[in-house]
Amino acid sequence: MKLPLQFSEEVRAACDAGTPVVALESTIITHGMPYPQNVETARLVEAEVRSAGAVPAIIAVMDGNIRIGLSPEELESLGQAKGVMKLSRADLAIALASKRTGATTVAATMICARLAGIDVFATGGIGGVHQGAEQDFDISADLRELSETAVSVVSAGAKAILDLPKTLEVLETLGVPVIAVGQNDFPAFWSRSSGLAAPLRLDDPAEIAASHLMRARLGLPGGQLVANPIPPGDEITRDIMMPVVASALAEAKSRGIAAKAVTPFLLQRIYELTEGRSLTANIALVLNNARLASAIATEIVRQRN
Ligand code: PSU
Repeated sequence: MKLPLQFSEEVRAACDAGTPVVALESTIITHGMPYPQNVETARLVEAEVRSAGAVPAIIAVMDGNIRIGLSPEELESLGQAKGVMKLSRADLAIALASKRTGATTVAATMICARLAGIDVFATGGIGGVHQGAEQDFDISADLRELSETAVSVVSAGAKAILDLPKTLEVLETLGVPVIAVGQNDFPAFWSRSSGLAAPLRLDDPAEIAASHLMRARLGLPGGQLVANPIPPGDEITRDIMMPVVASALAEAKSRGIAAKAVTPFLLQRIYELTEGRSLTANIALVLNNARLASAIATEIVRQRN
């Protein structure tokens, strides 16, 4: 049986020509940002990747096919669609086999990028260990995916709604390299610093590319988490964010929000509580990650040849 993998013409041509490609996820579009800013951001991110000399590939599942690269019309309709499935590792095969449409999380996007031969993926922030996980065991499948699938993921750390010390511990247990860029601290999505040191630091995209390729040579199965802090002018500092996050978390708890609904609920609530500032910061950090991912993808192509 053939793999249900469909490339857009642009991405197919880039892969054939050896042009660097950067994968982008679709859950950030359907569950992470409101319409129309979600579609506008996706377009800006695609433009950022192109202007850096790489080709963007938004990944989603549509009518039972893994799509690698969407047309502007498909992006628009995904951005407006309601009740889209949020697909992680556990859901991907079922969505494909039953010819569904769904948005891919970091975990599912990594799986699809790997199948498509794409090494680098840019997102906002990965999922991680949720606060209170010692009781409810809510740990994102993104973490295990990073230990299993050989894709370098560029993110602004992990979302500050999470338990960041536990998230770093789990990544360490799983053997995932967590590489801060340009600073020693692990970034906290909207804020440049989490107050926690990142285990590793590399400031040059060429070094990040070299370690990506070295992992393959060593036969190590997983990827790298590249933790790129939000630019200084765009950050919302931790002292401002922490009370907002605490109040959104309390509300999620009292309303009994659980499992896959937690992250989208918190992002929406924080957007309201910050009167839109969290979204402006989220857009800035995704664009910043797209730039770095393009530079890493370009270096991987150069060093491989
Ligand atoms: N980055 C963002 N916004 C998002 C996400 C990432 O700026 O909404 C999504 C990713 O798809 C990630 C998901 O996989 O949030 C984490 O969801 P969960 O905590 O349910 O695993």
